[in-house]
Amino acid sequence: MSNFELKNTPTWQNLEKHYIEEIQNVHLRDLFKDESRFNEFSVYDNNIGITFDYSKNIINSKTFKLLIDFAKAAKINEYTKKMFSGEKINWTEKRAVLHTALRNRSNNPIYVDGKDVMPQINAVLSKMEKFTNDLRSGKRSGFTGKKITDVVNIGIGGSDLGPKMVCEALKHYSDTINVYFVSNIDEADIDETLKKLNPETTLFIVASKTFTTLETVTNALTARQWIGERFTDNAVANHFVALSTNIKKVKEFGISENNVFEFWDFVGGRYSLWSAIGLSICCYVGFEKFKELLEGAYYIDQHFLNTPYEKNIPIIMAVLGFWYNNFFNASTYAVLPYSQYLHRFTAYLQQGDMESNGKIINFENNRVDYKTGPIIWGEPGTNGQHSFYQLIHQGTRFIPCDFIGFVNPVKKISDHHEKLMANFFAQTEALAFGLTKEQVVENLKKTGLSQEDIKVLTNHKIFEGNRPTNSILINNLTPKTLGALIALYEHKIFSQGIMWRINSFDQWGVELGKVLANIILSELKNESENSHDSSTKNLIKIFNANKK
Ligand code: G6Q
Repeated sequence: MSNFELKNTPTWQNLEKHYIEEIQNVHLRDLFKDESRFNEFSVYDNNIGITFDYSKNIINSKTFKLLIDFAKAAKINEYTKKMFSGEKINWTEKRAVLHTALRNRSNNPIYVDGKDVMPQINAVLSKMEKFTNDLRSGKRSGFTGKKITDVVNIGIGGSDLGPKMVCEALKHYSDTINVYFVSNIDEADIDETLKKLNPETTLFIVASKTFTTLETVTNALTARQWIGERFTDNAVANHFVALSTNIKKVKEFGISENNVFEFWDFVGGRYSLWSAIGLSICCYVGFEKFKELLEGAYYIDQHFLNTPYEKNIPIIMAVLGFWYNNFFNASTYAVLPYSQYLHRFTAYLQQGDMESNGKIINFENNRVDYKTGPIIWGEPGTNGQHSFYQLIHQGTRFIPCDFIGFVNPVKKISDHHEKLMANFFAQTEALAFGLTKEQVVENLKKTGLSQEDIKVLTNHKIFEGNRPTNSILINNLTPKTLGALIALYEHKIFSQGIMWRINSFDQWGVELGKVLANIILSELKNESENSHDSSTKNLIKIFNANKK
């Protein structure tokens, strides 16, 4: 099939016709006249305690059926099996995609190139467990014998965002060790971190799949110098470990093999928090909690693999996102966690989603003629409510949102949590149903305003509503439910990649900037004449002329 026309397939055509003829003028107010709507469009998973309510979406039973037909025609399930069984579905890099193997709690063999990968995964997990226990108990100490109290993860992108998000989310479970994350090559990042630390009690985790990333290697060298200046180079063994697939480069850096936690090229950077890249999480909350995180993800893996499309949460999330992206012309998608602990969740997801599905070339190596991955953005509620929600409610753009909330707070303090969640429920209701002209006028009359003032204000106070949302309501924020939540989004992203017929697992778009930066770096250092466009050339000239 060299010229696959996705938009001409019957399942796409059916959706388009249905959208134009039956949906584009429908309002959620009308759809909710059907009292059974919540039951029809929600999934509750009792084992993990997650309610996924998608009833506040602009769909009816027919839409849902047509969306599921589309997903079936895309053969999501077939590709899912390929992914889980180690087939090289990342075809541009000729790699298997096996973050699911990292949390394969069944331990059933998974083969890549004829070799079962589970023994090596289990061996690294055991090594992580021992290291974590020794570090947290003080058995493994710093160069001068003092207990390690602070761990600094040096990494960027996939080697930073996942562990950082999880550590923030599980902060409540932390005890004897503090974690810090240094990612930016801007010296301010490492400098401000080191200022707070004592070299005797600090461990650096250098997290880099390739161990060639400029930012990470530069920060790691600065950290090594910081340790070397205070002790001798022999202290490196006590104060540095590495997480990498590139053992050779790690050794060249001066970290010995027994201080390396390995992972493999079948683990994509943005899917790597389940691998050795999760070591900072283990140090922070203990290995048992890390295992619970893996268990939560494994639970969703099984749900994704074995649940019919109609009740499969990641697939439903995927088709709804697709519905808005490709038929309602939505360019962005907001993810709004009502939990301070999840304050890095959307930033994490920005990479997970946008680096995976920000692609333009399809399975047949042709340019697509439809939109693929949306812009993902958001902040924790209620902070967002006091800033950008205005635009979601009353702006001219159409922005579907996911609301993520918890039934119970991690720690109850007076009525904070009820107040937080009252906002959660109020927002999705307001977005769906808005306020009609009649309601606005009636409300204004009650305030005793003059006819004239009511006339001026009325239009400004109307909320059109019909803004779709999903509500993901989880009973408790635990390592297990967090693992499940992350896996739900991972599989949503995967399913959408299949529906759009793109490779969600490469990232060639990140490469060009890296190459150009290296060329320019040499020019900045040599102050040599450069041969760029007139803008870049002059900016570099000004930089070189003014630097001290
Ligand atoms: C993720 C990307 C990217 C990567 C970083 C860090 O999927 O590939 O964000 O994680 O560029 O790479 P290293 O781990 O190799 O340093």
